[in-house]
Amino acid sequence: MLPDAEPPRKLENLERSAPKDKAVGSKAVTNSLKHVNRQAGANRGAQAIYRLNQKGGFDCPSCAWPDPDGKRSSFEFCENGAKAVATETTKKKVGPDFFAKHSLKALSEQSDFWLNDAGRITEPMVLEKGATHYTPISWDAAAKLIAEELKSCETPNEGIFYTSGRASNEAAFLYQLFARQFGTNNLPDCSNMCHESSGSALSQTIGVGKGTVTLEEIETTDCLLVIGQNPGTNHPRMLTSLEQTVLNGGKIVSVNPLLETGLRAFSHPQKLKGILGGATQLASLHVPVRLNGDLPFLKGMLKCVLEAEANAPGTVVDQAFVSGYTQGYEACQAENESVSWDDLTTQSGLSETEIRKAADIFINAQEAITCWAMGLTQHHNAVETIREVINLHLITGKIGRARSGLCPVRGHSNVQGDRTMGIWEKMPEPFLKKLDEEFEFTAPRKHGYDTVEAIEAMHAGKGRVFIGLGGNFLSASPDTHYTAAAMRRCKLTAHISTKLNRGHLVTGERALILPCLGRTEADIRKSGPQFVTVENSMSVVHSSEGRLEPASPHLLSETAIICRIAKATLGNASRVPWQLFEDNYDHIRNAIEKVIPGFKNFNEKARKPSGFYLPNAVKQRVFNTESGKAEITVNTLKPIPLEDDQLLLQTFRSHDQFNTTIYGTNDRYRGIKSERRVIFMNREDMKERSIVAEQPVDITSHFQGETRTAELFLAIPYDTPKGCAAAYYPEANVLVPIGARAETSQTPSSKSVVVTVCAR
Ligand SMILES: Nc1nc2c(c(=O)[nH]1)N[C@H]1C(S)=C(S)[C@@H](COP(=O)(O)OP(=O)(O)OC[C@H]3O[C@@H](n4cnc5c(=O)[nH]c(N)nc54)[C@H](O)[C@@H]3O)O[C@H]1N2
Ligand SMILES: Nc1nc2c(c(=O)[nH]1)N[C@H]1C(S)=C(S)[C@@H](COP(=O)(O)OP(=O)(O)OC[C@H]3O[C@@H](n4cnc5c(=O)[nH]c(N)nc54)[C@H](O)[C@@H]3O)O[C@H]1N2
Ligand SMILES: [Mo]
Repeated sequence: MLPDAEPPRKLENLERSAPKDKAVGSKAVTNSLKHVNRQAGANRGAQAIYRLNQKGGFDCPSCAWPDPDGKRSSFEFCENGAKAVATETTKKKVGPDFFAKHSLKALSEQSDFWLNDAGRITEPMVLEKGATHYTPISWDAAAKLIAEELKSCETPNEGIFYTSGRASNEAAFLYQLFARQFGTNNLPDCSNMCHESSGSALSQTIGVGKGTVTLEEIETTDCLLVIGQNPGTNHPRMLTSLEQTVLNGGKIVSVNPLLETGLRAFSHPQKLKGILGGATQLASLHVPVRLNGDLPFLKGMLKCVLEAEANAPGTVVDQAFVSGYTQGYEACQAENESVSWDDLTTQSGLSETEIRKAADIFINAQEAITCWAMGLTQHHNAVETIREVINLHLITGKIGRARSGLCPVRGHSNVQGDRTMGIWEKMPEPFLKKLDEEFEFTAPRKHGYDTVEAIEAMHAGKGRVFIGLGGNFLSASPDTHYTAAAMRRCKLTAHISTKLNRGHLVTGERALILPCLGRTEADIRKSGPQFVTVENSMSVVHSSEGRLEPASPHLLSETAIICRIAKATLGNASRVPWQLFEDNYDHIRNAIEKVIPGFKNFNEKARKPSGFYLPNAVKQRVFNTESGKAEITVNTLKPIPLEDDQLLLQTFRSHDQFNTTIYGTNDRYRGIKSERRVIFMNREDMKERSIVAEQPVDITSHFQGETRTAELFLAIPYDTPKGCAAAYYPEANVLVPIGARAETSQTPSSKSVVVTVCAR
């Protein structure tokens, strides 16, 4: 059988240096331009970069950090945005001759880096049952093949329609419409593995599953908590904002088991000071919390808030807001009083003094914003932890007013927009009802599968046809071997993709690769050049239009591909004008306007250079919860029990990757180069296990009596609290048990995997 993941190879190249003490600087600009030049050649590359994140240009395909509303610098991109563009605009091609030359087996033996580096896929390809090689197929035949397989399902619920967060609003809207007309809500997406826990916590407590602040507010607030997020690597343009926050007199508190370089200091690559090597100190306090220690930390913060209020009544708790707009305060207060500092300090790994220091900054600030990302969302109790963040803001009234509120920092550049468009296995009734009315059908009401449920269904033979709108479902999902087995049980796996990835190699009986245009490329349809729209992390919807000549004349846009599959599958049974939609995206936007609130005059507003904000009731202190009030919740401590020799392992990103796309092997800020199979460990933990620096080890995870092993990693001594370790995703995904997931949101707990580490 072919390998499910990149096979381990000899580890002999590791280069190690001290972690950096400041982020970016002129090095980042040189680095980014180097990537673009190498991949795309100066001319094509420069053309692309020039239009990156400019008004009327294309949206950066990297993260979802917003662009400034006002004047933009001519370099509104970052090192990692440039890498994302470089990887898309590469001149290398993966065409029929490539697939004729490389068998599936030969491809499987290559690294993930090699697969992505091979180039852009240029033509639709099919892997027939039992075949050793992919061969070309026409677009019509590909659409027909999908239609046949879908129609041969026993029930529509055997179809699984995955979305990765790069899909445009227009593509996402059509994709969910197609799935629902086919008869299923099986619309798992990358968000299930990402900010689902944030969405669950936010919608339940404040009535909207999104953040409540603007970019300008981040830059002018008094206090910014950054919890479980590594902006230097994953949202580098956020560093510019963090610098502004500090220059405007705000204080940043970083809560993270690692002292991430991007939270220490920033040297602005486009300012004289930065070019000369000067840097702005960012976090004024670093809180080295244990993995999964945030709930006890936040409870400690709340203890300090309640204590300060008791000492000076009416000064810390916003009594008017609490009584007018919220419910549940008393129960939360009582629970908080019942927990001891002893429990909080043991479980968070922090001293009472450390927690009090953070609380002082929060309490003394007039305004405060909390930003968070995967360090909070990927734990068994992620929803409760995020609800505790919300408690802090509700109790102090630091929400729904200027410069105060909540900011789940999104990952993929349009993951938030995809959800707005209906990519969700459990869209609420008002949305489905509107869809029914607009398109004269009855959308299914039974909830569909989310990501882990989809994997389980495929594993059990209940999911038979998998379609991926972007992404790399196999390698991004937990429990790689289990997921691979699930994919292999499908009759058909089809991926709409730009670049080759391992998901194309671990397939169902038959497989399709459907190559699409990237963000940077011109999309010319029957009615002329088209643009699409996206929504960033702060609910701004704006256009994105590529201009580069497509990597191949055979490519279709995601939108066109979906329309063709839908037409072939649904035929005359569908009243949706698929052809019209394919020919002119204005028609899609008109339909979106009719179905989704907040999109009035969509076509007109989408053409405004800065786009437009979607309404957010919380800003006006309107909470659309069941009770009509914001819910202050009780979140009980549930520490993960560990045996003596066990550690908690987080699986995170290096500086040189975008999720499963590996750009290179230089985790520059952490000082790790030329090797990704590494495990960062606390020095004492290493000593206790007689493991020395760079020693090869095996990692075993433990979950409900099951074990999973990842072999051959090099141990790296690193500053992280005792009992905590870290390894890169996706190499470590074999260790994440399919059953280990957050309550309510079902997000895999990939930031707190119970492991033992043994020297080889
Ligand atoms: N260049 C680049 N940009 C990206 C991505 C990429 O892969 N590459 N991915 C995109 C996507 S989809 C997403 S979702 C985001 C991800 O952005 P991040 O959430 O920043 O991504 P991770 O690398 O998973 O880092 C998690 C951070 O949380 C910390 N952490 C881990 N566990 C805990 C914990 O228990 N408590 C606390 N307080 N901290 C913890 C880690 O030390 C690390 O600093 O980035 C997006 N942007
Ligand atoms: N262990 C562990 N697992 C994790 C995480 C973690 O922190 N730890 N993070 C999770 C998170 S936050 C996320 S969001 C998921 C990410 O999961 P996914 O979104 O599924 O994965 P990506 O690696 O972003 O997908 C990369 C592929 O997308 C395709 N692609 C790139 N650009 C385009 C485009 O414009 N259009 C189309 N159609 N395809 C394109 C390319 O073929 C590329 O190979 O992974 C999750 N998995
Ligand atoms: Mo994500």
